[in-house]
This record gives sequence, C-alpha cells and structure tokens, in this order.
Amino acid sequence: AQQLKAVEGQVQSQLSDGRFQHCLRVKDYAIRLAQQNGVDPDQAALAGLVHDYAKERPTEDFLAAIDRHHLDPDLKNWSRAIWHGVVGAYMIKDELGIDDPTILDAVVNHTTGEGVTMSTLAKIVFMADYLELGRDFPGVEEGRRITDQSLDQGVFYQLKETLSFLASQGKLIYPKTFTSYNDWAKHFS
Ligand code: DGI
Ligand code: FE
Ligand code: FE
Ligand code: FE
Repeated sequence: AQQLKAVEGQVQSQLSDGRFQHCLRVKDYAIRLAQQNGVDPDQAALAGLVHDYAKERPTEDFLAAIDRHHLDPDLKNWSRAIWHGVVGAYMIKDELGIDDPTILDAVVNHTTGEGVTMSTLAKIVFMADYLELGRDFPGVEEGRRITDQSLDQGVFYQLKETLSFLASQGKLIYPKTFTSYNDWAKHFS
C-alpha cells in the first residue's frame, strides 16, 4: 500500500489529469477482476495503475529506449500507441523500480493482448483498460457482462471488437494484434 501511494504520485507527475484518472479507474477495475479470478488484488492494482505510465513520453524517449534495451528495431516504424506498452514497460522498470516480471509483461501486452498463454494478470489489465467505468463506447456494457462471466471470453470479445474497429477506420494494425486474435479464435473454434 505504501508502494502504491508513492508510485501513484510518480504516475500522476507524468500524465495529464484525464489520463491519470483513467489509470486510477483501470486500477479499480483490475482489483475487481482480480478478486473474481483468484489473482492478488495488490499486484493487479499496481499493474493497472502503471499501465499507461509512458503514454505521454516524447517520441525521442521511445527511440532511445529501443536502442538502449536492444529491442526489435522494427518497433521504430510504429508509434506511441504501440510503444507505450512494449517500450513503456522498460521505463516502468527503470524509473519506478517495479521488477515483478508478471506486472511488466502485463504492461507490455496491454494494447495488443497476446495468445491464449497470456497470464491471468495480463488478461486482467487488458480487460480493465478496455472496460474501466469511464469508458463509453458501443459494446462496452456487453464487454463488461461477458467478462464477468468469463475473463477469457472477454479477452476474445475485445480482440474481435478492436480488430474490426481498427480495420473499419483503415488504421495500420500491429501484427501482434492479429496473432493474438487468431490464437483465441482457434481456441474458441
Ligand atoms: O492507452 P489506452 O488508450 O488507454 O489503451 P490501449 O493501450 O489499449 O490503446 C488503445 C488504442 O490503441 C486504441 O485506439 C486502439 C489502438 N490499438 C490497439 N491495437 C492496435 C492499435 N492501434 C494500431 N494502430 N494498431 C494496433 O494493432
Ligand atoms: Fe495503453
Ligand atoms: Fe487496451
Ligand atoms: Fe489505458
């Protein structure tokens, strides 16, 4: 609890108020999903709180971190939408001193999801980010209902909805988003 308050201040210092409030709501929703799914609520709270820590960092910080940590250079062809999780996890480790690998993995995968082997904590952060009580998009209530019944069905629902939304907007889709979707589609077929 002590660590959570200290980290909360550091997250707040990096983000606009709107995005900081989103992080607090993700923390709350993650606690609730943790309680429903047998995960440590403190671990879920910390992961939810920090998941968007790097979202407002300048592009050059991400490019430098990709070099410094020897990450796949192809990442440089993407944008903050992808970097803030995949690269942001390294900033969280370096700057917030969080080294729980399960938390860092959940941050890495919170935008794209991952295949059916994803950890329960990663599923929780992925879903809490999508369903927190400030979210208001067509299908969010359906998403909350499904996820209360089955965390796995919730993950698949989000992957379906996000993939079709991105395609309907003509957006570039990160390959991991496709492979996550395919793995769950196979799982549920
Ligand atoms: O950081 P948040 O906005 O809270 O949530 P997030 O990290 O899940 O990011 C959501 C946004 O990222 C949303 O606008 C959809 C977008 N996104 C998810 N997968 C992909 C993606 N954008 C692109 N361009 N490609 C993807 O594969
Ligand atoms: Fe995010
Ligand atoms: Fe998300
Ligand atoms: Fe988020």
